[in-house]
Amino acid sequence: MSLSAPIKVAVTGAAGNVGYALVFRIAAGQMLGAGQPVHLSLIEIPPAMRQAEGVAMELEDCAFPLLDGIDVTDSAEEGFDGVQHALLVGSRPRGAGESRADLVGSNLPIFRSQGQALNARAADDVRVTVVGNPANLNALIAHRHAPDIPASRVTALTRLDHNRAVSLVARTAGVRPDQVADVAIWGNHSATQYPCLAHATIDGHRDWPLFSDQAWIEEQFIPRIQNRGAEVIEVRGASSAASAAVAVTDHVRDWHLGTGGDRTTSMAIVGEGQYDTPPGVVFSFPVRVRDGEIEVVSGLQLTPFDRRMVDVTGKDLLELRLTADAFLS
Ligand code: NAX
Repeated sequence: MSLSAPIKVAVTGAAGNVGYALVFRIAAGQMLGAGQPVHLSLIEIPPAMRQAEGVAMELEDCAFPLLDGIDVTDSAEEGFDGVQHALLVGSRPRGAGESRADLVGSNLPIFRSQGQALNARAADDVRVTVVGNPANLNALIAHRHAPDIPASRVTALTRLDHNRAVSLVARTAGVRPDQVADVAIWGNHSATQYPCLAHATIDGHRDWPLFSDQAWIEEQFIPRIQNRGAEVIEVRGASSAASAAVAVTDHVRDWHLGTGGDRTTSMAIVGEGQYDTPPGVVFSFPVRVRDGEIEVVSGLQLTPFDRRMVDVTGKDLLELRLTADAFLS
C-alpha cells in the first residue's frame, strides 16, 4: 500500500490521563485511518515534561508502522508549528472550593495563548478540537484569539456524551450501538447539556417503546447522561480517560474522513444562531460531515420540551461567555 504524506497531530496535556490513552490510538491509525502516517507533537507544561518524554519512549517501543516521528515540547509555538490537527486536552481542572469564575480565570490564559500560537504557527488547513474543560468555553477563547483560523475549524468535544447516550439506548433496548442512530447532544459539555432522543431511531425506526416513554427519558436517560462523568469518577475513583480518548478519535475521524451517508453525530461548533440558540458561543449540535465541512442537521422539529432543554444549556453557555468577557475586558 502506498502511504500519503504524514499529518502532524499535536496533543496538549499528552502526559495526562486522557493524553496517555489517546496518543497510542492515534499512532495506531485509529484516528486518521490505516493508510495515513502521523507525526505526533506532544505538548506539556514544564513539570510534566519528563513524563511526556516517557510517553514518547513508550510510543517508540510500540514500533507503530504509521508513526513517522515524535516531538516533545513545552512550547505551544514549537508544538503547533505546521500542525493539521490540534487536540487541546490539557487544561486547569476545577480545584476544591473554586467558583466558576475561578475556573474561567485559570483557563483563559492557557487557551488565549494556545489560540495565538495556533494562529501564528499552525498549517493553513488546521482543525482544532478542544477537550480540556470547560471545553466549550475554552474552544471559544482559542477561536477568539486565532482570527486567521476560520470559525468552522474550531470544535469542542461532546462525542463522549454522544457515545454514552448511544450506549445507554442500545443497552436499554437490547440492541447493538450501531443499530442506534440520530441521537443528539445539544449545548454545553456540562450537566446542562441536552441529550436528545426526539429524532433517534433503532434500525431506522422510532416505534420502540423507550422513545415514547417520556418519564424514562426525563427521569432516567437525561440525568444519567448529564451526570455520567461524575458517576464514573465516583465508581472508578478517577475521571473518564480511555472512553474520552475513544471519543476524541471518533470525533476527529468523522471530521477528517466524513460521517458517511446520512449518519449524524454531535459536535460543538462556533454557533451562528441555528435553531434560535445564542450565536457566538460554542454549542453542540447534531451534525454531518461532508468533504471535511461540518453541517448542522437542518429541519428538525423541536417540541416545547426540546426547546426548554436547548434554552437552558444555551443560557449556561451565555453566562460562561459573559464571565469570560469580564476577564477579557
Ligand atoms: P490530567 O490532569 O490527567 O491531565 C492533564 C494534563 O494536561 C496534565 O499532564 C497537565 O500537565 C497538562 N497541562 C495542563 N496545562 C497545560 C498546558 N497549558 N499546556 C499543555 N499541557 C497542559 O487530566 P485528564 O484526565 O487527562 O483530562 C484532561 C482534560 O480533559 C480535563 O480538563 C478534563 O476535564 C477534560 N475532559 C473532557 C472531556 C470531554 O468530553 N470534553 C471528557 C474527558 C475529560 O474529563
